Amino acid sequence: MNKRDAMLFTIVAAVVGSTLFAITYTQIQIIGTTQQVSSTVDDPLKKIRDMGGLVPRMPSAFASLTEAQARDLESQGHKVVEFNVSGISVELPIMGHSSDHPKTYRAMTFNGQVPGPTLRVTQGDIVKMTLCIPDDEAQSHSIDMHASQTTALDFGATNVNDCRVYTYVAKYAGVFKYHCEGINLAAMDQHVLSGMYGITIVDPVDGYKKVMVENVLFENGQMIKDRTFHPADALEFQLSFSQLYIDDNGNYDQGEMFKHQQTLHTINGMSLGYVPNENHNELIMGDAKKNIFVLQPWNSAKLAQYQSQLIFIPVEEHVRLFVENQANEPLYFHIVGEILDRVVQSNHVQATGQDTHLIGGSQGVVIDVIFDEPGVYAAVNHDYAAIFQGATALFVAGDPFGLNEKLGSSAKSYAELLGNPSDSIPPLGKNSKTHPMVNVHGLYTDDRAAEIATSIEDEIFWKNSFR
Ligand SMILES: [Cu+2]
Repeated sequence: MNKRDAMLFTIVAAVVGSTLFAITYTQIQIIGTTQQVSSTVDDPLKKIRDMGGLVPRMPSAFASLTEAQARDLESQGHKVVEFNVSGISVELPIMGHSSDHPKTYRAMTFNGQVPGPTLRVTQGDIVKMTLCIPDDEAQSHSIDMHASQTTALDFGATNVNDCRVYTYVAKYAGVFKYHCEGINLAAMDQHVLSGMYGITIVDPVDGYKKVMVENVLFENGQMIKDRTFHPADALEFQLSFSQLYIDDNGNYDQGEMFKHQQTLHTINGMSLGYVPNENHNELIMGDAKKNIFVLQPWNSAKLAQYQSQLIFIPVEEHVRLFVENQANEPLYFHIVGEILDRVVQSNHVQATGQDTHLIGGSQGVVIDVIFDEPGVYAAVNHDYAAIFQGATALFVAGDPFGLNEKLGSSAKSYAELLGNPSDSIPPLGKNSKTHPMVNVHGLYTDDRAAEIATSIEDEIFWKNSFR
């Protein structure tokens, strides 16, 4: 190539190159336009401008509401649910050396019960929370509801002989802890771990989803893949796991809490509260004093609402568990002999076909399980210390002891004979099945137990009827 040709080549190359570049550039622009890159950049800015800047203008954009805003929404047909609780200190039993003479501890409670009353609402409901501290209570309390989104100033101390109100929209579906925050955080650990905790169940606005169970089965000697659907309606139970840190005199022991050395593990306030009692002994063994289960320290009928109870369920029925880890230690939730068919958090599926689900402190989950075979199944915190320190609850599925036939009953399950423990049953929601019988049971003061007995009077089956 001579000098002239070389120059010409350079010019041609430059023109071609710039043309190519131009074409490429144009193509980029075309591709960009096709993908609407520019418009997606513009849209949020436009939205923010339309909203009037970064300060939302509509009251409904807030989870937290003033009382006037709540009244406005109520007048527009939205549901307001009142949640009224009292902060009170009481003496409540713990598992003692003798089941006839239980030891007690200095409990702090909402409404004289551990856990506190369960609030059940539907996504979009407006919750009006009122905490009052009676004039005979020795100290201030507070309430932090995890279902809310509101300033932490709402969770500040409420003085004796005073009330605090805050109002919010329950925007997210799921299981949410609520708890005392002590006196502006002072002694929060003592107040919560002495019993000031409970749950809010926020049902999804469209209801719960049906459960799909996928596994394998054998048919005519052949293994086949199986897929079974269970309707959203379910028999429901709530299980709040916690720990007690107490000294020999029943006082809170903060030193042991800091060392994570719990005295006992509890489910719904009770250590080994869901194991057989004297009535079950008598029905199954023919002798009230002959224990069926290895751990039955808490089974005397004399203990009234504190007597242990079993949880009864039919087989092949959708069971929905609202499980909350209220305390300090991890909860390795497992049901001995069962697989958790579905684990849901905030209306999103976290797991299916899982044996054990890890639930951290102050986390809640909805667990769907279908018990396939008649039998006894233990729901536990699969931490070996926790199992033996009280975090064990027995479910009896179907009629594994053949009791219905023995008693000449047409009942389908023990639940229709003995009733399920009231403290494990949440208030009913849209997809709840009703329990055939309910028994008063739980870590309640006598006054509170009497109130609960009255509220379920029509359903109640007194536990001593077999004696
Ligand atoms: Cu408190």
